[in-house]
Amino acid sequence: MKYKVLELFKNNKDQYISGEDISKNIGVSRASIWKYIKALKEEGYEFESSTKVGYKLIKEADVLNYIEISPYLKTKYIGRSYYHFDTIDSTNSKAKEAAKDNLINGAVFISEEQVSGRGRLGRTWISPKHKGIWLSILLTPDLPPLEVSKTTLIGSAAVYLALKELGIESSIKWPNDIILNNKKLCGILTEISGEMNNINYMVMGIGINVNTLKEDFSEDLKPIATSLKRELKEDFNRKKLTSYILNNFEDLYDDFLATGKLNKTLDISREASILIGKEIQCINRDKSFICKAEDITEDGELLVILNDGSYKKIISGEVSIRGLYGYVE
Ligand code: BT5
Repeated sequence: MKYKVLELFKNNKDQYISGEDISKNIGVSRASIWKYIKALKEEGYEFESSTKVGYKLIKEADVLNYIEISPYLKTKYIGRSYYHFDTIDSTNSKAKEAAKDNLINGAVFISEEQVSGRGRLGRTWISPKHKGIWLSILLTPDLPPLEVSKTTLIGSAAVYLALKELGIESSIKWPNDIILNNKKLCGILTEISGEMNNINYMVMGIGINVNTLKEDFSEDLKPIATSLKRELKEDFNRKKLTSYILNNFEDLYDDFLATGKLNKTLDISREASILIGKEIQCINRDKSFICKAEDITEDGELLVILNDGSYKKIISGEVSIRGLYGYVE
């Protein structure tokens, strides 16, 4: 209901709206209007009020609720069920929890802050309030697990394209980190629930540092992690970027489902790859080896050449990749 009130103000920019008009338009009692205004103020919206003429919205909030992102959203089903939170443990956990009761293909779970944001292998993902985009997409493809694991590249390609639409040239560190100026800007965590032959659902969690400041990162992350603001010295519109990611994701994901091939995504993964042609270190638990990244295969694996000249295909999730001299170089 509070978003109906918000919509009314957004449709009547720079105008005072009387309590009576709000009540008539939305169908709520006049007495309860202040409650919705109060809730919107808590989200960061600012209102001017006058006993005579009512309320006027004077400042928009930097929040990622559906009303804010939907003007830019072009999707058919990705993000059309949309669950926005102020603070949450992890959007991936929330999506998995929600999937138990209501499996909505394309539902998006997004939070202004995560207090237990997760990376792969139980690592922590720092997700400070209003500073980034922390979202998860719930998907129910009718595919065996092996096919599903290929979709992991779709997330990074979608983020790369969305950034490009904002004029930002990033790189993809296979399989799904986005790199800006040799530091990690975005990470993706894909989780699958299912049986040997079929999955129940998958969750693709995307975390991207947008207006995160240097001091928001811990000491060990400062040299390897970055945000758009840190690199480009300006504030970025999280609303547009959120929708652009979802738009591009749906486009690439639908293409994969329709063709059974990753071709459209692979073109992007290869073009934007920061690894191809480089000497890299592959780390698998406590073992590591040095090799040269040669290509990304049709199935989305990283093709590398070992020191003895032989080729090896690396499946995403199997190893961590590092540069020889730093995070990616
Ligand atoms: C990832 O794991 O990169 C996957 C991150 C996925 C985060 C999203 S946010 C929405 C959704 N809900 C969740 O709970 N998770 C997903 P991995 O490759 O394992 O990288 C984790 C490592 O990245 C950590 O061990 C840190 O070194 C580093 N790191 C932590 N927070 C970071 C941040 N905000 N930016 C860049 N690097 C970070």
